[in-house]
Order: sequence, then structure tokens, then C-alpha cells
Amino acid sequence: MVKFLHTADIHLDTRFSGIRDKSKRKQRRAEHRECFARIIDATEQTAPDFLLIAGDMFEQTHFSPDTINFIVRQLERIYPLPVFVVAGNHDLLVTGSPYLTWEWPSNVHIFQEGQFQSIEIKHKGVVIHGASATQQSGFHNLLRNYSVPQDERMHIVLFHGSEATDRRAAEQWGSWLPFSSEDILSCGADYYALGHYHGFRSVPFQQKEMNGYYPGCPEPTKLDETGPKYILEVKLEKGSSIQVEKIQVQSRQYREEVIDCNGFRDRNQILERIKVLANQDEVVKIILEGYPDPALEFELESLRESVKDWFFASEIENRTRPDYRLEQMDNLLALRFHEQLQEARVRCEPNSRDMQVLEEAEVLGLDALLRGQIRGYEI
Ligand SMILES: [Mn+2]
Repeated sequence: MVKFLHTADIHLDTRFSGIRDKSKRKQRRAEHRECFARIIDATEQTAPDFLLIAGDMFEQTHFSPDTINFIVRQLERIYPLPVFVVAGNHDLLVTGSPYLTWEWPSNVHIFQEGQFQSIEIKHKGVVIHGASATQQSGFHNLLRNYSVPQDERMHIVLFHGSEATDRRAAEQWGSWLPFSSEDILSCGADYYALGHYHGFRSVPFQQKEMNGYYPGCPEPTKLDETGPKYILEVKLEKGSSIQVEKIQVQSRQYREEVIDCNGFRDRNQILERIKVLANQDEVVKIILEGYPDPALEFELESLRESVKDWFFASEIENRTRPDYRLEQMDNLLALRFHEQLQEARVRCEPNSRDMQVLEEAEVLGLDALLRGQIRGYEI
């Protein structure tokens, strides 16, 4: 049996740009480092055979040398435990990358090619196949023509890419070294240590167990990364089923709150509902839903401004749609417009970008046709 920890998408030195207050962004960066130190603590405590880091450990566009030194010091703490690292799309293996220029502890192995290379841990009967993201990577499907030997050893594939069967996730996080679950099936490895998607997920393929996992980011970096975040402890044994355990190491958990705005006429009604949630220590994403009275008007930006001191940080997303009921539509043009959009919606995938555009179009169009003015919706 082999036991290892799998993490990805740490994004050290991210700017926490969703947080408006500069001192709080600074505080979050310190908390972010604490999270990384806790990954190392967890590695010490669980005593695995090795640690895998599947890309986006830091941000290439604005890392500080101090942060790389911090990472190096942390990885030295678990010497001589092997640490295998691949670069992702945010810590690309480019000229000047700390992966190429820094002195890393000798227990840290960084895969320095854009193609798979393999390293065998002989006494464990394990082979790690890793490939880093390089400037040439882009939409290249790394996995399609790669298959691991079918032998008595356990084969682990480590890279940072987007599983493309789930189009919605690929749309949200961007396509990067894309692959499909069929590619995984033909590659034939025992475990796929993946990075790129920021929420925990496994790679599905019909009913078959694929053993491909995204741990997600261990610490939320954007305000919509709500809920618990994880690193994974994996126990793998040839011929027996895999065990994947989630471990939480995050400094701060972001929360999502939904406010039902059905029938609201006044922005103060929204503010009253948000005020109840106020908490200086919390990062909250507030989602406004429902069908308010078409008379309700608010600027999202001014609403955000009004609530900003009530939380450590907050974000508001507006998913409300004015309550334009058909029976109120004595305007024939508006009715025809509404029907046309209904027809177009039937042809759209739920929750797709096209659907969003159609819904926005309906609000703006009906605003114009029924009220003679278009409210300041953010699109
Ligand atoms: Mn990432």
C-alpha cells in the first residue's frame, strides 16, 4: 500500500483582489501562508510516502522572492520526504520561473518538461508520471497519446489540466491542457493527481471508477470559493479500491447566503436582510434571487458599498429578475418578444452563458418595452 497527500491550486501571492480593504488583503496573504504551513503540518502528522503538488503553487505574474523562500523553508521541514511538483497555468514553467532559478531542497522534484516524464520510487513499487505546464501547453491534449505500462507497479499521473467532459466547469475555469474521461481510461494509470478546478471533484466516466481527483484549492482565493476546502490523503493498493480522505487546512472559510427578493419594492428591504447577516470576521458571498417588483431599482455597486463595513469582506451577486407577469403584458410587442426568447431558451443548455445572455436580454428588453427605460443592470 502507498499513502500520499495530494494538493493543488494554492496560488500563494494571489492578490485577493475581491477584497476591497488593503490591510485585509495583507491579512489574507498572511493567512494563506499559514494554510501552506498547515499542509506541511498535515504531511508531518499523517506520515505519507510522498506529497504531490499539482500546479498553481504560486502566481508567476506577481510572486515575491520572500514567498518562494517561505515555500522552500516549508518543504525543507519534511526533508527527506519526496515532494513532486508540476507547474500549472498560473506558475508556468517559463524563463525566469523560480522552478528553474531557485535552489530547491533535494527532496523536491520539479517536473521540468511539458511532456510526461516518469520517476520510479523503487521500494514502494510506484511510478510518478508528471508533466508541467509550459508556454506551449495551451490546448494541447497531453493525455491522449500517453499510456502507462500495465505491470505490477502503481502508476500515478500528475498534471494541471481541465477535464473537458464537464463543459460548465471548463467554461468557468478555462480550458487548459484539456482531456476527457475517455483519455483517462486509455491512459490506464492507477491514480490521476489533477489540478486546475478550484473545488473538490472526481473525474466521472459512466459507472466506472476513474481514480482522477481534483482536491481544489486548500484556501479560498476568490470570494465565490465558498464552503470547505481540502487537501487529499490517498491510500492506493494494487488490485484493491482506493481510499480518498479530505483534510481541511484552510485559515478561513467563505460563506454563501441567498436572499429571496420576491416582491421587494425597495432597496432598503435588501439591506435589512443583509444587515442580519453582519459579521466582522466573515467573508460572505450574498446572492440575490427571486422576482422583485419591477419598480425595485438599485445599483449593485452602491449596494456593495453600503454593506462593506458589515463583514471582513463581501460580494453581492444579483440573480433577481423583475416580476414581469404575462397577464400584465397588454403590450403586444413585449408579449411577442417574451415568446421569442422563451423559444430560444428551450434550445439552450441550463446555466450556460447563452442562457444567461438570454435572461439578461429579456430583462433589458422588457424594461425598455414596458417601462420605457432600462435599469442599471450589470451584465
Ligand atoms: Mn488554479
